[in-house]
Amino acid sequence: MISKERMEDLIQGVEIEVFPSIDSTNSEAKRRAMEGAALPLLVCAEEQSAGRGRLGRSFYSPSKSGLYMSLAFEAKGSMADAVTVTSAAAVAVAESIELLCARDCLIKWVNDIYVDGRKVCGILTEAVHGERIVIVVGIGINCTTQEFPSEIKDRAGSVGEVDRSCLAAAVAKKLLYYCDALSERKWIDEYRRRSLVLGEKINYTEGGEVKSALAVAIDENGGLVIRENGVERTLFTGEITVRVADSEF
Ligand code: BTX
Repeated sequence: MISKERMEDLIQGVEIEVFPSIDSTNSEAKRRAMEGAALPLLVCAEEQSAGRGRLGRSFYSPSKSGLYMSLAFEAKGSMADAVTVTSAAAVAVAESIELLCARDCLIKWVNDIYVDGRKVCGILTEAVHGERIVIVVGIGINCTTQEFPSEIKDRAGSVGEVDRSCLAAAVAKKLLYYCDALSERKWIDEYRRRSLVLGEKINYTEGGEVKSALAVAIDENGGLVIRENGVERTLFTGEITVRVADSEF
């Protein structure tokens, strides 16, 4: 079970809510933020009935075998800094999984974590704009899930047995540490080191069109620098989906 008390022992200064079941921890964190909840706020659930991915996709969130968490905190600094939150979260998750599950983690730009060639985690960053700007980082990690829906069973994987309260606290702690000084980009070298796409030929979808390019660098803002027909440009998150060409990633 995910334990609020255990997490409170491990991480101080964060409001924590744990639900046996909820539609989406991101939706709940956003509702709380709009109601003026104290921040930072960590919302965890044993299962989600409407777990959300990017671009209207869903995130499979079965009961008690995964960690579904959302961390909400007030945005500080510039927009350029804010767009780097997802890459900071990817590093926070990869480092925490390695620490607690002893599994090597790679990052597929921009928001997927892979272990042994399988996607074990997705990250969805959203914002609430009101009297304050609140960033909500949603993280779903497959821990002991064995059976996945047929459409993802060849690509999805799990990290294995882990104390999910410890994992949630470790991820939240690292993410808050990185986001407290976003402008310093403390995680960016680690993000590059763990990249699955750097140096690879990729296919990316933009505006419904599939294009091919070489991934040549990750810039200071976490943008993916690609070379296409001899011309370099930088992709940012949002509407873009990247696949490493000729592989299952
Ligand atoms: P994404 O759009 O990059 O990934 C979603 C895609 O990943 C799906 O279309 C499907 O192909 C695949 N997928 C779905 N479920 C799983 C799974 N359990 N494991 C591996 N692959 C899967 C990624 O979006 C962002 C996901 C964030 C999920 C967290 S959970 C806590 C928080 N609350 C919430 O509603 N979303 C976030």
